[in-house]
Amino acid sequence: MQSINTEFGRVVIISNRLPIAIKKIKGQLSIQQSPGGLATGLRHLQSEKKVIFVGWPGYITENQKEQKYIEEKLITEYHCYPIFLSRHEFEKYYYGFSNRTLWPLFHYFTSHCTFEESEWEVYKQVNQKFYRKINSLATTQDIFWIHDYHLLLLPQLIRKKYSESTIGFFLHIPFPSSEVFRIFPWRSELLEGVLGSDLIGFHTYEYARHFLSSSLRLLGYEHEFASITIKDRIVKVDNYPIGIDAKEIEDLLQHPDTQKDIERLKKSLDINGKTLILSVDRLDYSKGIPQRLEAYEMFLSQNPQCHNKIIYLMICTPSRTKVKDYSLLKQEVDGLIGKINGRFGNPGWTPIHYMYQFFPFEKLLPFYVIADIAFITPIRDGMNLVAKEYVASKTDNRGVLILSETAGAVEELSEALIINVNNKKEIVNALCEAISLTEKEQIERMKPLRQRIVEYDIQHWTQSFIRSLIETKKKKALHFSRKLNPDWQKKLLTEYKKSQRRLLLFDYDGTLIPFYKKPDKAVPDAALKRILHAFAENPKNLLVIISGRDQKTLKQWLGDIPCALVAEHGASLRKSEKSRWRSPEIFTLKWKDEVRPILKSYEARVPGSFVEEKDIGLAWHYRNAIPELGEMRACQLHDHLKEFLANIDLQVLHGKKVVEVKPLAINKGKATLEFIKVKKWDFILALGDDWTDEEMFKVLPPLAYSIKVGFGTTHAQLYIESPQECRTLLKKMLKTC
Ligand code: ADQ
Repeated sequence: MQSINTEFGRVVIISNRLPIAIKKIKGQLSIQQSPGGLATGLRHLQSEKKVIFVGWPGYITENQKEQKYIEEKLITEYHCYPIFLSRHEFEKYYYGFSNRTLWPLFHYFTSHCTFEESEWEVYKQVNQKFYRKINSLATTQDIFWIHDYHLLLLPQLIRKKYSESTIGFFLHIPFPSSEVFRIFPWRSELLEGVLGSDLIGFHTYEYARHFLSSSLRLLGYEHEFASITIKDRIVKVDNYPIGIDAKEIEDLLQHPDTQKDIERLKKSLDINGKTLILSVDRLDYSKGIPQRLEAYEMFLSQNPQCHNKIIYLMICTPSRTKVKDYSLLKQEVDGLIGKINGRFGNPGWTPIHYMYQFFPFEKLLPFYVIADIAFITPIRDGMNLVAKEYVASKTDNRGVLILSETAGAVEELSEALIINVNNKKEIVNALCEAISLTEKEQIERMKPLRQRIVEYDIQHWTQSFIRSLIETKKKKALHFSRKLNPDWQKKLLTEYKKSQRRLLLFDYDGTLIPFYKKPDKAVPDAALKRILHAFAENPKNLLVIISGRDQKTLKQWLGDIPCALVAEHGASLRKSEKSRWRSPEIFTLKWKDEVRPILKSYEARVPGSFVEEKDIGLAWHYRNAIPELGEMRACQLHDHLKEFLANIDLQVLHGKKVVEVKPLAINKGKATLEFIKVKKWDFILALGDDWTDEEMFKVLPPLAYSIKVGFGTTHAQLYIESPQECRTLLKKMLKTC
């Protein structure tokens, strides 16, 4: 991999937990590094960049002296900056809001969700507390990488203070469909919070898609190529499936201690000739443990020939034990295991070996190595690292992975036996198939899985995320350099002032006036009329309003202004207030009778959309439709019309929330040229916001100023943010002369 860009400074990793473990043993504090995936993945990065960690140290103390001692030690020895939480904060923010609201909501367990205003308040306060810490140690060069659902508000808090900072966010759990997310009472604040980032990463394409859809549906943010433009910022949304440290697993496997553990385990389990099935999970309702046990029970009852010949080893780590749903789950799981062992067990055989405990990774690895089948059946799982760890441990390519289709890991592990966790029959069949697979068949499945896991490891993940973050930031900087900043503005105003022959080409909707839900509401207000009059009445100016609107509307709204008007992108125009309207070309309109029914059929299928009858064109507007439906149908209509009109002299334009059909010979570029040729201009300014204005920008001579209203790809030289900003510019121009 190439080295990370040197213009940027430290990488600041911010997460709920620091990668350290603190314990108090007999009054003495013991601090140890806990090697999590992320800390490992950053090891490679650490050789190029300084990496620091900010988060909760996993230890609650109100004792100031103790806090100070821990802080000094963590900073100097571990590059960790601790944030101390009170018991109250921890209860409400962590156990409460994070694990009883966000966790179940994001995993589609809406019936487990609580929506407590007081917990939301503490969640906000803790995010503020994290922000204050960042504020005390940040520099403008730092790259911030924020992790997970505990800190969804933090990106925006940092952005507000440091508008130019580089902020990445990664969500380790699923992002649900917008239909589920919308039930959350504080949905807008949460989305705006994350959208403070430059790059938002998810494990899978599906989660990224859900996030984009929620941002569109609930906040109205459009996206293009998975990027959202918010004022002058680009927020990129993409998927970065987390990897594991496959190299470390390989090294551990070489270690004599691991080999000894493997042999010891084989002996103690007495697995000679038996098939070993393994599952490893945190005890969490999202992991589908009861469903798995029920399916296993069904398997045992249908396959008595397998009794005594298989061992199911079930390892569960205690998790969130203070949350009621978790203690209830524990009872349920204990009960099911007791029931199955009681029903099928005999003095020489226990159908389920259950271990409810945490193992250090090197002690967990031998279980993976000896297991013939990994039985992983989450109901929902952001990724599921256990599946990847199992595959990585299979250096001889033997073994079978059974995996739920609802685990994020499935996108990369398609050679596994994939099951629907709610379909017991399917799980039973998968177990039967897994047991009967020949060695050759196992290798055929496992080999490609392992290759992928080794190649796309944790280091690949950290590097690609940080690299994309930097690229997004640079892209933004490139766009930003084209903003009409004070220097550009000064230049423009000076040139405008000293020029004698000025051509001013202004688009109307979205440029001089904001968009309205109904196009006929976009009537020019008195202030705008005054501005346009002032420009038009200056004898040094030729003002041209160049619009997609029809002649009638332009006459009615702007007819009294002594300026030139261009209707329907140039289909008809008047060169001055006194001159008559004319059409540069003669058009036949017979085609309308054939095209109108097509547009009408889309009007009927997309509630909120409507057809506009123009003098020489037809337009289908979908601004008020459900955004995704509108966009999808617009693309369909565009393709439909293109095919239909293949040999006819008509063009289909897909503008902002509108699909328009008009004669081929018409575009704003042609209309613009009509005015450019009138005289030798010494100042030209073109303003526009839409795709159709690009035709105008394209034909301008080099001396012209071209300004796009809104951020995005354009032929214009500069951009401004909004019609309001456009008006401010126009007022300043009028003031200069
Ligand atoms: P988790 O929900 O914790 O992580 P998972 O991805 O399976 O789920 O990771 C669990 C980790 O804990 C694995 O590395 C595993 O080795 C370890 N582990 C599990 N049981 C253990 C035991 N008894 N003893 C010791 N170690 C044990 C969240 C999301 C996941 C996402 C990860 C990473 O919920 O979907 O994959 O973050 O982004």
